Amino acid sequence: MLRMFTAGESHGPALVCILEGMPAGLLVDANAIDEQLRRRQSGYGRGARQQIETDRVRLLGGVFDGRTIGAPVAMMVPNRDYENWREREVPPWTRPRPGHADLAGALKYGIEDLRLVAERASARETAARVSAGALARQLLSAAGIAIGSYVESIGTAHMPEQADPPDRLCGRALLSDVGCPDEATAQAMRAAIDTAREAGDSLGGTIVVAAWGLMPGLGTHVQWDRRLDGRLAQALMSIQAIKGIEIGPAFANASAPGTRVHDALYSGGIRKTNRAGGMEGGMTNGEPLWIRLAMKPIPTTITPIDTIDRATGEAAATQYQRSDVCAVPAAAVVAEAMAALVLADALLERYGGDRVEIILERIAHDRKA
Ligand code: EPS
Repeated sequence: MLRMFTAGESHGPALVCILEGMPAGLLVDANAIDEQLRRRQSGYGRGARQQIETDRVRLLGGVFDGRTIGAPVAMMVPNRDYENWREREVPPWTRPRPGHADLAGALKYGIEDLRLVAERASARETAARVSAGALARQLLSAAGIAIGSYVESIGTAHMPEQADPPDRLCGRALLSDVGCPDEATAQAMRAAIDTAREAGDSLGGTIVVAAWGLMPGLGTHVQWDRRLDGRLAQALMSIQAIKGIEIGPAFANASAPGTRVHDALYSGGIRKTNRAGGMEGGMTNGEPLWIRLAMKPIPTTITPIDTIDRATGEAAATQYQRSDVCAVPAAAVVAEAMAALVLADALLERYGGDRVEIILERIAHDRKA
């Protein structure tokens, strides 16, 4: 129902995005899109590029008088750094960074200058995703569904488990420059980032994305490619540097017996636990959705890593290009955007996709039933 495409390179004129399938009549808050873009740019551990950019969306189509008209929504986020690079003579990059798209992309497309791969592989592209996700989030919000996230770990700084509901945890995370709801852990995360910066290194971490206010039955068990867990996994794993995912405490559940894993049901359909993470049979079950993501450390490091120089075929060390030390807090915002797109897609699939007021009526009817 909802399809999103992005185009653009990190140092090209702009990132662009088309969101196809948004229903007509949704009130579009462009400032709220910019607020998500601002969140994505902020966070302790970001590099110098973020001082150059001030991301703001330009709505180019699909919105009239502040409302969607059912047509594809076209959005653009200009790259301010474009002006600094377009006249610059840059020698070709020939030393692939291990862990980056550089080498595989060059082999695949027959490219000699690795920059041509890196420019599109760059996580700068996620500014476009966040613009689209912000719009999906506005549709979900009209339907009473909210999405948030928090950073659970950076390097070895890991927050203790907290039993708070998702809105509380994600709300506290909004106030933290590392996106962590636990201030003692947030301090350890900042210290870990400082240590990595001094060592010329980079850090990954884990992110929790949550959604609440969900009705049961988004997604379906009837066909493999319509199962919502699989759709979420695909969208979230497509975020640059995300390498692992679990729904609920899936890896812990794998080592416990079934009678201690499955959430017992009580009168009125009440569950007292949510070890399924809000997902049963590839569908939402009405409980909050919990998704945990693992992000690898960024492959661009000041301290060189062994590689080859493709120009000479000789052993070489990676050359440093400007980068973030840690982008886990930014990736959490991107993860919210991708989850919002998948959930909005599933919502439109369930309730029909032409007009917001009809969708909302159907949801209200369903929620009363
Ligand atoms: C990135 C490298 C850095 C990051 C960039 C992702 O960019 P630059 O090479 O211009 O310094 O800042 O992320 C962003 C620009 C962004 O807005 O998120 C990379 O190699 O992936």
